[in-house]
Amino acid sequence: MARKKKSDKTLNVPTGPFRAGDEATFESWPWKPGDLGRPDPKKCSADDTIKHAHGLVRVLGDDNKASGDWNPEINADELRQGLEHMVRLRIFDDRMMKMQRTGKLSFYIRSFGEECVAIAQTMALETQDWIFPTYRQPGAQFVRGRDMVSMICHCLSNAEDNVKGRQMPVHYTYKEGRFISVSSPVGTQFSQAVGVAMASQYKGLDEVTITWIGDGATAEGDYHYALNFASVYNAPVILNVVNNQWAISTHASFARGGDEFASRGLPYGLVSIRVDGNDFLALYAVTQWARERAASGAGATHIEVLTYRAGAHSSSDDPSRYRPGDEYAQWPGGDPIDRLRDHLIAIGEWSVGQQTELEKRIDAEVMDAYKEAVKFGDLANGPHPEVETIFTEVYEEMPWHLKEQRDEAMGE
Ligand SMILES: Cc1ncc(C[n+]2csc(CCOP(=O)(O)OP(=O)(O)O)c2C)c(N)n1
Ligand SMILES: [Mg+2]
Repeated sequence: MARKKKSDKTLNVPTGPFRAGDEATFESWPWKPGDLGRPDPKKCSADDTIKHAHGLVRVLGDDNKASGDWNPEINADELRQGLEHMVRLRIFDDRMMKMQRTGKLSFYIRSFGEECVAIAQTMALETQDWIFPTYRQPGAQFVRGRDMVSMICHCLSNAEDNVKGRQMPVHYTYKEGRFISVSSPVGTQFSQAVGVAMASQYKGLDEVTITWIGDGATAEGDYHYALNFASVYNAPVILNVVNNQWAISTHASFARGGDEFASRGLPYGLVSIRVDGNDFLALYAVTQWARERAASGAGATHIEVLTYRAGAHSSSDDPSRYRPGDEYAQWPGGDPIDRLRDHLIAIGEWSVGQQTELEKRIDAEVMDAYKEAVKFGDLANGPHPEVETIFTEVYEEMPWHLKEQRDEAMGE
């Protein structure tokens, strides 16, 4: 028997601001550089950051000039280096995506539109600091000096893949750069990062941990456990929520009960800041501030990095099915590479010609790296890592049932 409807109550199901076929019309942001002060990172409390959590820290203005209390001390050489890493990541991604489309890679994820996030933030850290990324922060590896050939070998799962085919492409591990393995189940890195930060504090070490989580994954418990532990133990950790508006085809509004993602840190007693994630200088400044705070023993910082996922979620996704094609062009935050390039040009430290040269040089660098990497094997023909490596390097003492499976797999 069908149950009778008792009332006209309806379940609230959020939706994105625009869907496929709509015209995207974002209003321009009311926040300008200089609107928000820069509190003392060592003395600041969660209450001192209420405005920062509901507002937006910006440094680069519409005139491409830098201003306000958050304008960081960073010289033109470092800015050019940041620009170069972002261009490297974008060209690398574009080339790898083409490889995926022509069957040379099984899967790929780009950082398109978000290149600034991992690059500016990692540049603001010290080399001993721990990185707990998602698949959308591979750029941190460029900052930490990872060889591109080794990254491509991983994506190809060839004989030189440093994770021996155990991970999907783009789920990098880079031990030498303190870049922890990307986790396929989203969100797990957030609470693990807090644990490592607690250990650093307990051991009295001068090291800080940084981690990122996507807007969608904040709907999971891992995010909330992390915030609670970070606050309770005053852990030296920088907790970033990358709000890129989308979690595959699900809009950020599904994951965010309440106001901004940033302000969710306040009830946990965490200093919380929202920052323009496409503004290299603002992101660098806020991260440097959070590092100083963590290193001094003052505790964690919760940051919402406001950005936009310009491309598809992954090579398995088609965003034209669920959002307007022009949404990125309308995004008030613009493009992170264009903005840093235009800033450097505005202060007389760069030119259009130099940008063209840079892009040409990096494209050749990526293609050379690809040719080098396939010498160690390609996807179709291998050689791939030995079958036995499925069973190694996980257990100190291999359990009996895995030994049995290994023997069966090896035909013994
Ligand atoms: C625990 C878990 N649930 C679901 C998935 C499938 N999945 C992979 S990425 C993704 C969306 C994540 O979106 P968001 O956290 O916003 O990160 P973004 O991709 O936007 O960077 C989902 C649902 C997964 N990998 N792990
Ligand atoms: Mg997202």
